[in-house]
Amino acid sequence: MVNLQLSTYELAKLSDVIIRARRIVVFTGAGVSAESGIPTFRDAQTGLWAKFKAEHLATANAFRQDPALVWGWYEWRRMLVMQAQPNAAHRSIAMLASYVPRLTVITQNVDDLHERAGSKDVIHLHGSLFKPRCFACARQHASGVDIPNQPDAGQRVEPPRCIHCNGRIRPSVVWFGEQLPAVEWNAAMAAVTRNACDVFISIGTSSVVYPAAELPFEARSNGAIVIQINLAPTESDMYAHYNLYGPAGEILPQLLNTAWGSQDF
Ligand code: BJW
Ligand code: ZN
Repeated sequence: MVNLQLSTYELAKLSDVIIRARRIVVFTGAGVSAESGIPTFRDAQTGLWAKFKAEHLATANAFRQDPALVWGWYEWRRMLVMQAQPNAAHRSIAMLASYVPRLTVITQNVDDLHERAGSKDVIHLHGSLFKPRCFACARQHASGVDIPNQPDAGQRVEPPRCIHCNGRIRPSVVWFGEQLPAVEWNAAMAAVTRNACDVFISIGTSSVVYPAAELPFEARSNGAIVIQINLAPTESDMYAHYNLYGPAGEILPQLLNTAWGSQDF
């Protein structure tokens, strides 16, 4: 069933654009994991920032002031991710790699659901829940593979200590006010600039957090056709050639099956 809110003419044009593309970039945000049961940040009622204050949990200063609160919150989130499964959108993205000469997956998500669906070399712009490191000396800490001991969302958990300098271990995510990891950011920019990308598909992001939100704009400025899939309009609608509204786990498989005339996605 095709319900992409496009006219037959637009759908035919979009299908043509997709199957002709040689280099596709898929750019994802929290919405791509929502159907796996992972909360987004900014959705009213269900988003994390509707219940928790970002400045108390997602800044270096918050960690300095109350490391156990911050560590406990991230352990709770790590537990949610470890108990979740990739959904149809993650699986379609992984499958797409077999259909185009070059697919680059760039995510703002700190979960590992793209990898568990089979995507390779995913560029994580905002880090990962699974590579904790020392807050003081930045060395990686060997943990994060066990399912945490069922903490509640607001439960304080003392972070472990670094075996090298006794500093506190922090989650290796990018907090507000911190630079994005240079290697990942440069790889993301390289994938969208200098005509490196024919089609850029943005999925499930509100496009309000910078510099990640620059990517659809950069892609379009560099010649890409920009497609956005989201439940609702976002700050990036104006940069997208096609805005498809609905759940990513339904819209993306429909779109790709329509483009290739298949049932593979
Ligand atoms: C579905 C769906 C379904 C739901 N299907 N769709 C003023 C102007 C411009 C910039 C700034 C400013 N003031 C401060 C800044 C900078 C700041 C920033 O951008 N702030 C804005 C919020 C204003 N940025 C930074 O600080 C960044 N660093 C930086 O700029 O460094 C340079 C610098 C450093 C020092 C000094 C000076 C300069 C770092 C940003 C780090 C963001 N970190 C977080 C937390 C990561 C760790 C963690 O997970 O806890 O990253 S914040 C949070 O937002 C997380 C996400 O990756 C990020 C983006 O969110 P996302 O993915 O878009 O989620 P939502 O919830 O916003 O949207 C979900 C969407 O999905 C919605 O649209 C739904 O409709 C949709 N949806 N279900 C399809 N089933
Ligand atoms: Zn250390």
